[in-house]
Amino acid sequence: MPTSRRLLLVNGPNLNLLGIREPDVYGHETIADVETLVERTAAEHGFEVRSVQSNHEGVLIDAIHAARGDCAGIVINPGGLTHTSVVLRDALSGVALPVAEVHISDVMAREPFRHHSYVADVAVVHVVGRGVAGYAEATRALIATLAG
Ligand code: CA2
Repeated sequence: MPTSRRLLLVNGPNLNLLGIREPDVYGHETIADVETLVERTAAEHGFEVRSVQSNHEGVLIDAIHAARGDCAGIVINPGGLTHTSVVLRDALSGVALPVAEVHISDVMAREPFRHHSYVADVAVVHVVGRGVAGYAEATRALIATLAG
């Protein structure tokens, strides 16, 4: 069993627009809905959640560093940083916590520049193209790896 019963939920740039813009791609649920979903899912397994959404890479890095020694794992949708950020990947790798990578849309069915993820090989769980419900799936799968 992990020592901490807390997860960090990280949502990257522009995900504050969920439910407001591009519902055909990202659905109608808001970032607040996503955070509530992950909190409820984690609570079913006795975990609490600290949530951060930011449009600033450094804020995300600081939150990931703060999770070291304080959280048991990280659920992350890095947004567009998925495809660009060695820095974010290094932060995840540096804290050495288990990571679940989530994408609302099916990135492999979209533009070629979305096909590569800098985060993928530092994550132990990958959930792609399942809509917002994918966050619950990723949370459950991450907790299963912690318990196992
Ligand atoms: O499918 C996903 O979850 C993505 O991580 C979302 C990113 C995109 O760059 C990735 O390729 C796939 C974009 C996040 C922006 O979210 C918005 C939500 C509503 C309206 C506009 C942007």
